[in-house]
Amino acid sequence: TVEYAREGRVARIVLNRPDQLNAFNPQMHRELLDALKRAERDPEIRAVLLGARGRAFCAGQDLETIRSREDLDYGDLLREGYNPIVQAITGMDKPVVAMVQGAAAGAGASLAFACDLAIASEKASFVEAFIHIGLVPDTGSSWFLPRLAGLKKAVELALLGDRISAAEAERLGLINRVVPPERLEEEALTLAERLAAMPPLAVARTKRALYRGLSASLEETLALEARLQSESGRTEDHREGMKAFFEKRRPEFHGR
Ligand code: LHQ
Repeated sequence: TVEYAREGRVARIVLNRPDQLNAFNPQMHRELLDALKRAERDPEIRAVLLGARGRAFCAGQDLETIRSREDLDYGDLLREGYNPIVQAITGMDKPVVAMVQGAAAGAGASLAFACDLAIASEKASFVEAFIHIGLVPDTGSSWFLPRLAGLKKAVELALLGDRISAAEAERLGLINRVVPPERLEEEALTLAERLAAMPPLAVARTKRALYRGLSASLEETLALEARLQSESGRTEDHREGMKAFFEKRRPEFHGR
């Protein structure tokens, strides 16, 4: 249901339930979380690419599996299935790049938004589908949407549930870039490899500072920056970066 492969310093995680538009069932929750943890643990891995097979990226919750489950508490489903995935992505020291080739709906859209960067095919689309079935945005959408697109657009997308194109998603700041379908793989891998060549400790600290900053005051953020910079200034990667700068060559970072 979820594939995992190593390509040099990049881990490629692929949702593989194409006939169900990669909709989430318990197995997919489990396997996606396992794959993310595996990438996190592997010291050779420095960036993660999250993609999907078939014509959709992810249709969110598989509605077929919850159709006749009156006993099911959706809060439990989120706490056990979805929230750990969002936390694994945002809490990971390594950057995660979403590679969105098709429709991303409901929690599937949230999943793309939770990744650190997102690159999409011109064929991709995004929809906050929750409202159409009487539910609320979940899997981080209500946190990410207003922060990415601003409150007005977030309210519009969440309350009207309109499906938007990749180009519109890029315009709104929901994703980083859009490319023709045949270029998606190559562009996404190039992006992930560029990230993988960056100094890993600085990447981790940068990611931490940015997420923390979103829910901290300026004062707290300045203090955090000072702490993280103090640590960064003592790294071998910083010395290598300085040396390479003055020697006018490309630096070679080792995460020390
Ligand atoms: C589906 C699904 C699907 C089952 C298409 N499940 N079959 C958290 C906690 C607790 C509870 C619930 O949820 C959550 C989080 C959530 O994610 S809630 C939101 C769940 N997702 C949706 O509501 C998305 C519904 N789907 C769509 O909006 C569209 O199908 C998308 C945009 C994904 C794709 O559109 P199209 O490319 O036009 O395909 P289609 O609509 O024709 O769908 C193809 C088939 O897939 C169709 O079945 P059929 O038998 O007619 O071929 C759909 O019923 C089925 N399908 N999504 N999530």
